[in-house]
Amino acid sequence: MAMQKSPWIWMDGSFVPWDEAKVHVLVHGLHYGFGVFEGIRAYRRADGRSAIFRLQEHMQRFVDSARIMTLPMPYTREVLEQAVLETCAKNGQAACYIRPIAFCGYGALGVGTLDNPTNVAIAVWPWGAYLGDEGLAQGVRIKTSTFSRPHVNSQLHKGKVAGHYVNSILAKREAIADGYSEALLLDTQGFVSEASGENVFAIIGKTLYTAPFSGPVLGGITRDTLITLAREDGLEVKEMALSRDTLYLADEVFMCGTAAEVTPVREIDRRVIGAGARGPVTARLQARFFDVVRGSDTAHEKWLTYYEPQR
Ligand code: PPE
Repeated sequence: MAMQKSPWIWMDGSFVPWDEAKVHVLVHGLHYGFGVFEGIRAYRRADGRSAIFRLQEHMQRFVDSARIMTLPMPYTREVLEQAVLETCAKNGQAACYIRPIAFCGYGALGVGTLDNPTNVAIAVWPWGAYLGDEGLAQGVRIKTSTFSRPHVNSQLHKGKVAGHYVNSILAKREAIADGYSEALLLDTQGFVSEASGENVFAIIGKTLYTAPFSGPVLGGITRDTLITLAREDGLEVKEMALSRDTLYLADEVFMCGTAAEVTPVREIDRRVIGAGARGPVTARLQARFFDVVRGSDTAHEKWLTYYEPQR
């Protein structure tokens, strides 16, 4: 299903109508995937106000992604944060998904090109549950991919880099073709890394496990949020190498990301996880997550940046 258009897209410092936000077919970033992006959500809260969730952290990762890729970033984090807020407000979005992208622009082609300008754009549109409303409530079925997450010396996983997503797309398309909702990627040693667009967690007893930050995983902001909420819930959190059968035997497994939010996993590779439904700890963490991002829980007010949608 196509995206629902919103009126304006921020492009290189000014607003252009959605249908006119175009680039030349020979931009460098299109050919080689040399660009970085973010995925952020704004929610309408229980009090009716709109707030962007963890805007500063997302925009810090955006400029950090560019920095580790040596992609020149023409704007400061502060300017970009302001641009995101204005894009949400000007488009009258009470809740939306936000997609900032910076990519190597038009000039020369060739992988050694150094002088092309960087283009930056920010678009917003409504995006519902990434893995479906039923997935959020009942859990989804996933499969271990035949594709590995590249070695940490092959890709810079701490960056959210456009070209890296070809690996995710291979895994995801395979999973969908095989009748699953999502792909679980192992690293080149065979340990669990992450899903195509989410970090992965296992719950065993009173401990929450996830792959270490130092491995080939994105440092998910939702991952960090869930680690914080889990500790507040009294769970112990351990970052460690996990084998796929550790997940098979876990009490509960869930995935999280900005788009996917907190999605329970009920089956992996035809093995039923736990009771084959959203588990009790996942349910509690998921409820708390939604209460923090869009409910009335203000214990993490510093994660919220409010704005007023224009009408
Ligand atoms: N790992 C990967 C590979 C990933 O793409 C995401 C987000 C995460 C982990 C979770 O990160 P965070 O959103 O900071 O908690 N994936 C984004 C893109 C999804 C898409 O299909 O596009 C997202 O969730 O916005």
